[in-house]
Amino acid sequence: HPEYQYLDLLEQVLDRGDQRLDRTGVGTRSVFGALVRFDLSDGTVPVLTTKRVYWKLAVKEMLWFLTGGTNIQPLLRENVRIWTDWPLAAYRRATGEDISQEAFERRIVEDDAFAARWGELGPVYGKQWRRWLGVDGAEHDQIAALVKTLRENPASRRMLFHAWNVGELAGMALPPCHMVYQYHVTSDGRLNCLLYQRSADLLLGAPFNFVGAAALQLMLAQQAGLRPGELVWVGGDVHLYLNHVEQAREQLAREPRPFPRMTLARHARSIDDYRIEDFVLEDYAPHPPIKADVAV
Ligand code: DHF
Ligand code: TMP
Repeated sequence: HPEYQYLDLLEQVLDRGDQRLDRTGVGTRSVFGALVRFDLSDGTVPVLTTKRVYWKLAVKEMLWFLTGGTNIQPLLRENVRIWTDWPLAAYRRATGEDISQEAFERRIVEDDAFAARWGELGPVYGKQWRRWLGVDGAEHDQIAALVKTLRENPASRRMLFHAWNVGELAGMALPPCHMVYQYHVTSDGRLNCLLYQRSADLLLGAPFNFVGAAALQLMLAQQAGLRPGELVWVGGDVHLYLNHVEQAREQLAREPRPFPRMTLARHARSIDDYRIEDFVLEDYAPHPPIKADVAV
């Protein structure tokens, strides 16, 4: 079962990872350099089954990246709360106010001026993907360019987009983790993706990143008249937070079940035309959820 690639990596990080203090102060065990590959050509997608993964949150996050947005307000309006912690921490630091997460989120949703001031993550993924500011003074839409090349020159070795914009890193709430996506089209019309992720929270972040990348691969394949092929995921610093050790052990004790199948319910007019309702997941019968706190 392909999920054992993930579980084996988790076990390796747990058993042999280098233990050190990280930026968040939580501490991690970490290995450097890992590769897993998932075959999407049979219709399945890597939504882990050894715990319930909230795949719609991950797809909604990907759709939000594609809009070019960098403010959490539209995410919260879709009930996606995975990005709240960073603006919330900045707000608490700046104001000293002991506001609850719920109150902060409500204010972001209801008050546009507040959202504009406190809901911004800076020039993160969406900005770089859709409006990378070049030295030529022009904004570059890397996604539109990618779709065009996939259609017109699929043998190209230059089909990628990048979020690590060095000159803008300082303004970002977090520098990009999933930072380069490269594509490859086989002679029989399969679209492969290689995602390079410089830093991976193996228990919480990576399962979302697999889903986001797979959903994007389905969309791009549809837009270019291709079929999905392989998703290759490469991790740089692959780590387990020390407050996730019990959860990792619990997950490692479970047996994977078949991966679910994901399809698109309709043919969207463009890469900007997808909605969450377009994503259909079938035969997903995971083990129960495993709760864990995210390190901020
Ligand atoms: N920081 C850290 N330390 N780890 C991350 O994975 C991470 N991911 C970010 C931003 N910063 C990060 C963006 N993606 C969750 C999943 C993905 C994500 C952020 C958070 C998360 O907490 N998932 C939980 C609960 C989801 C929910 O119900 O809201 C999960 O159980 O999957
Ligand atoms: P870092 O910037 O110090 O590497 O911290 C970022 C943390 O967030 C790190 O634990 C990796 C994790 N992360 C993911 O695993 N996936 C993601 O999509 C994001 C945004 C972060």
